[in-house]
Amino acid sequence: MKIKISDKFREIFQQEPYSLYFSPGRINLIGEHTDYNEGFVMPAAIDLGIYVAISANELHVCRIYSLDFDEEFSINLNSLAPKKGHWATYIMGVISQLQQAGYPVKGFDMVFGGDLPVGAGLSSSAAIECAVGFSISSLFGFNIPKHSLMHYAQKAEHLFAGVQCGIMDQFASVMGKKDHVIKLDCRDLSFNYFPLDLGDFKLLLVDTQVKHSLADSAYNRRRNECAEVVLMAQQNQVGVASLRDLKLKHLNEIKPFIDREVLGRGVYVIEENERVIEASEALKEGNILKVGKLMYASHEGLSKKYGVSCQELDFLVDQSKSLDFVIGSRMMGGGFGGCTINILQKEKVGQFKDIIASAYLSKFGKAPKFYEISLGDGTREI
Ligand code: GAF
Repeated sequence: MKIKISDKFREIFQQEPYSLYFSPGRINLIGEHTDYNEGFVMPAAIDLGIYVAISANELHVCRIYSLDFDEEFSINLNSLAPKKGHWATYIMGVISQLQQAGYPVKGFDMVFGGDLPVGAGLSSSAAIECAVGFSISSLFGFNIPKHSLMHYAQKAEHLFAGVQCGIMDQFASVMGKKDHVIKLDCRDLSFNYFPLDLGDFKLLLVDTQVKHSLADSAYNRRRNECAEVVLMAQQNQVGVASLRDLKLKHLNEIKPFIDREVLGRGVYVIEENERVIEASEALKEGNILKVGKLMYASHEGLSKKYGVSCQELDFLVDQSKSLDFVIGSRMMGGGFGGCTINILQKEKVGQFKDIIASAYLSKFGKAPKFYEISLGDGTREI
C-alpha cells in the first residue's frame, strides 16, 4: 500500500511526496458506548489503516486523491463546508478544526488510501481524520500534541460527519501500541497498556457485510438518551456529572419517572463499565475465559438493553455460543452492522470459518468476511 500511494502521488502530482504517514483502524475488546458517558473502554489499534502521501503546493487549494474511490477532490481553504456522505468531508472537517485552533494550513497535495474495510466498524473515519491531521501537522511543522490531534479529529466527526462520537476511536488510532490493548478512562483520558497474550486463543473478526442506514441517527439518539437519564438523576438530587457516576440504585430511584427503554440504556452503561474493570483484572491474571464470558455479557446488554445490535450480529454471536472452542463473542463498535469480535482456539479457526460462513450464507443469502488482525502501533510517519 505504501508503494501504491507514493507511485500514485508521483503520477498525479509529478513530484516526490514530502513524506508518508499511517494511521490505524481499531478493534475494541470490551467497553462499548461507554466513551461518551465518561466511562471505560478497552480498544487497540490494528495493523490495517489509512496511508497518506502529502506535499505542500503553492496554491490556496488542497488537491486530494482517494485511491480507494479513484476520485480527485479540490478543497478551497477559504470555504470549508461539510459534504455529508463524501470521503472529503472528514478531511475538510480536520482542516477546519486546525484553522479554528489557529494553525495556518496552506495548500497541499495528498494521495490517500487504505487496507481497512470501510463500514465494518473498524473506524476507518477516525483513521482518515488522524492520518490527515498528523500529516498536515508534520508537513507545516505545527507539532500538534497527540491529545489535541485526537480531539480535532473527534470534532471533525461531530461537525462535518454529523456523528456525536466519543473519543475512543481517535484515541486508539493515535495512541495504539503493538500487541497491546489500551484500558482508557474516557473522563480524564488516563490510560494503561495491557499486553494481549491470548496463549492458545486468538482474535477473529467476522464482518456481517451490512451497515444499516439508521446507524448514525440511532447513535446520536442513544447519546441523547444517556443524557436524559443523567438529567433525571440530577433532578432527583443525585450529584452526578455523567452516567459514569451513577449506580444501579440511583436508577431504581428514578424508575417511576423515566421511560423503561431509556432507563435500560443507563443500566447497560453502568454494567458495561463494571465489565471493563473486571476484564482488565482478568487480563492481569491471564484469565482469558473470564474475558470471553464478559464479552458475551456485553453483547447481551448491547442487544437487549442498549438496542444497537441487529439480527445479523445477534445471529453470529448465537452461532459462536454453540461452538465450545469459542470463548467470547460480541458486536463491536457503534452497532447496526459491522463486525463481531471473537476469541477462539487458534487451531479451530478454519473450522469456525467453515461453520459460520455456511450458517450465515443460508440464513442471510450472503457470505460474511473474516479478518485475522494483529494489534499495531498508532499514527506515525512511515
Ligand atoms: C463508534 C464511536 F465512534 C465511538 O466513539 C464509540 O462510541 C463506539 O461507536 C461505541 O463504543 O465507534
